[in-house]
Amino acid sequence: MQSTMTDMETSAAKPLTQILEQIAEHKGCGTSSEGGKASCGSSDGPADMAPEVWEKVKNHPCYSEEAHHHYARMHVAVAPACNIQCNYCNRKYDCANESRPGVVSEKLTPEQASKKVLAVASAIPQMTVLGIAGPGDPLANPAKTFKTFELIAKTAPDIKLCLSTNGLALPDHVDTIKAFNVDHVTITINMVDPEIGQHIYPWIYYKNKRYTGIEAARILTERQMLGLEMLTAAGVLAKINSVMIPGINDKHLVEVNKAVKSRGAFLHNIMPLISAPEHGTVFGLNGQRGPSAQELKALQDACEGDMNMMRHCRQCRADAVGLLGEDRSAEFTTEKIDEMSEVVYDAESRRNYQALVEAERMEKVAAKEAAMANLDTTDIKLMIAVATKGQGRVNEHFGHATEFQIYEVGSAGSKFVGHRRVDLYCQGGFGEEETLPSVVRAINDCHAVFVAKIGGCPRDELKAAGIDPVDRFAHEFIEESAITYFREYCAKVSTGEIEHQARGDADIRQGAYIAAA
Ligand code: CLF
Ligand code: SF4
Repeated sequence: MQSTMTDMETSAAKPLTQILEQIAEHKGCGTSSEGGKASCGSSDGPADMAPEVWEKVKNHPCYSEEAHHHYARMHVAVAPACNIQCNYCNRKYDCANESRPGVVSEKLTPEQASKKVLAVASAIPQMTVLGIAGPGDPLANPAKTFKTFELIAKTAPDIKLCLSTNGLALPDHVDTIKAFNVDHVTITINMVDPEIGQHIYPWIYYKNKRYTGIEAARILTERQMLGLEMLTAAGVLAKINSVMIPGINDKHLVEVNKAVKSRGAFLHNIMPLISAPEHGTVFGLNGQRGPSAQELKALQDACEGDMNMMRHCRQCRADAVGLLGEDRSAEFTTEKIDEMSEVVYDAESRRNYQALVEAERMEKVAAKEAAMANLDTTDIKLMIAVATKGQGRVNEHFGHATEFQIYEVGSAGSKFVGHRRVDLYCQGGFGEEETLPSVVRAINDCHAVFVAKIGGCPRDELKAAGIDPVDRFAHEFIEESAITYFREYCAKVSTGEIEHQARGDADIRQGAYIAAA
């Protein structure tokens, strides 16, 4: 690939090398206490990063894993057009860069979007970020995108602005992005090798011309790298999204990780390909599979050197509203917003509410630190699935969970490593027996599942599968509970009461903890 450094250094106010040195010094948001190894922004606090970086990420649910338990984001679908074609996208559906394929979004004008933001901000005071992520590419629709930002900056200046782009048009807009105080930009980068890119992108539309094949991929990757370098030089936090496509770019994403890290990317989010024939995408129709949860985790682990890896992405819709993992968009349809006469933006109520959120967050961090005290060193690692509605607590019933959050716990502490979507087990007060095996399979690699409540039938099924159903931490903080459980587990292993078994493979887990306990 051609270097874009020269272009960059002539256009930037500050030499790029100097900016990169500063980033290396602070390692973005995520130097953890684990021997300087970076994590996914996770529980890092103000002591772990430069104050100006902490200000930008502390309540951004995507840039901080810790914040995602407490703060919400919303997307407004003001950007319908796109300037490239990805083989995992069908234009009928929301942009797969930042959304799962689903029903077509309501398209909004900037004015409608602005009113919707105020309505959501009033109803959900912990909504701190407004993102534009499609359904096409925000920078292929620059007038609508920046008009929306302008309106929101005037009426709700405390809301952080965020956008997600395929990067083709990014170098043309970095100055405007900076001028609008957009502090967070996501670029979807799936390759840095046009040979690989040609299998992902059939065409791009650039400078009034359509390009295909290797040439299209070459232009795209050069523009993406240049855009990333320019964002870094401008002091805008850049997150990289990559779609993991087994057999096409899965191994190559390690190279992508190195390329974006060296250009100052703040966070790397490797997401699984979503491809189903009914979505009508090229990959879906060709039978291209997505990765398993284990394959995804192995790649994320391989890339987690000094780079912050995001593992809590929910591949949101382009009109998503709420905490990551919940969807409240149906409460804020255009019809409902239009019926509202005037939306009053109460900044003070929002501030007061967020102060309460911060107090609880600090309580949670202190509880985790206390639980960590005097933890013995051991090689044992446990995987724990958690049913939660948010606030970092074990506060969801097993049967009501539509996803489980997965934590890895060891003597270095607990770490969020992903989530597993499941079908709802409890249907109108009754357990859906046919659903239960798929729920159990989804958390098959876990030693235990923490829930607020659980019925007899799923409890028995989980035990039979070697997963310990635990409801004694109901409404407690997740990480404090996970560390407590880990400590007790290790104590039982050391006295010989139980024998520890690693659970990478579901077949070896039968009864390891349950039977002996
Ligand atoms: Fe939206 Fe994206 Fe901004 Fe977040 S989402 S534009 S950075 S505010 Fe977040 Fe959703 Fe994953 Fe995107 S969980 S798909 S990473
Ligand atoms: Fe679809 Fe987004 Fe790719 Fe455009 S950039 S083709 S909207 S996934």
